[in-house]
Amino acid sequence: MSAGESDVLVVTEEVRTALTEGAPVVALESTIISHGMPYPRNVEMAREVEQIVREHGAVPATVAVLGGRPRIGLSADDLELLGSDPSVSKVSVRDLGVVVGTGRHGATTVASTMRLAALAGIRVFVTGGLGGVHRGAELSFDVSADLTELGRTPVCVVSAGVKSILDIGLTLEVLETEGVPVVVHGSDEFPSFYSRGSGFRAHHRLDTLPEIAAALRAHWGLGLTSGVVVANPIPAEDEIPADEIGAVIEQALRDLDERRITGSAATPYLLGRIVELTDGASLTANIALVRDNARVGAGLAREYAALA
Ligand code: PSU
Ligand code: MN
Repeated sequence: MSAGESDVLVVTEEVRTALTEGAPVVALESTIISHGMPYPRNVEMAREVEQIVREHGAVPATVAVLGGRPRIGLSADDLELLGSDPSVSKVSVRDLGVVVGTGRHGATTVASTMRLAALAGIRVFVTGGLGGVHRGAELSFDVSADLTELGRTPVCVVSAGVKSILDIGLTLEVLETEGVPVVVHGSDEFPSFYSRGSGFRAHHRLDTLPEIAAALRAHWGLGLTSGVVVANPIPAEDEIPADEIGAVIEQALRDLDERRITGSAATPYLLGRIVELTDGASLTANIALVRDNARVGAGLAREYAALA
């Protein structure tokens, strides 16, 4: 379905025009704003990432549900509301109908942003990190809906990989089961968000954006309906060494267990706790990697638009 065909979506004029013309558009999520970073850095990051997408020749489309309306493309005031209003809930795919039906505000995760982006006809989506299989999932069954959504929705998600708050190996296994290609941009190792490496090899390494765009085109051209993961390692100058961040993550996971926080509250708690335990160093790294993903995602959207 292309822009304008879905009467449930509110698409800005700018995004609608770009989609109609086949110009590059990059979707951005909003849980990272509302539940992934503290105010006011979250709002600054959101504005800056939109700016980077523009500077690299694509139209940014930040996605959220505001007053029950799924929105594709937001204003500066919308970003401020998402970053500061405590009534904004975290909305995964399961929550979309309830939040829309009851007219509430919601910040969309990777999973629900993918779904709304696909409805609007957007193929490239930039974020920081993917959800995945939580450690201890054999008991908790906590596997992010981001993974099942990647299995069923044809959107390419550019991220810095998967944090080691999750079980990276099991996350890669589930992506394989779901038929989701995992492409690492310019590295032999799958990245772990704060660090360029993870100990897991890149299943596919592609070094240039035209090659990645050609892979996307071929994947969907074959009639495959799944998403694609493009993992872009954090720039070397911004990375936090794995052993340093590893100890912090272990502490944050112990604190999570002690407080018995589970379900959709787990990831936001861990992200906030890691920022506290690193005195903000993790936040600086997080913002740096999102910025780089925005640069890469915009370039990829341009290459893909040139092929399509
Ligand atoms: N990882 C991050 N920052 C984030 C998230 C994950 O480094 O903000 C958010 C994304 O919106 C992702 C969601 O889709 O958390 C996954 O949550 P859960 O584990 O509850 O599925
Ligand atoms: Mn979960």
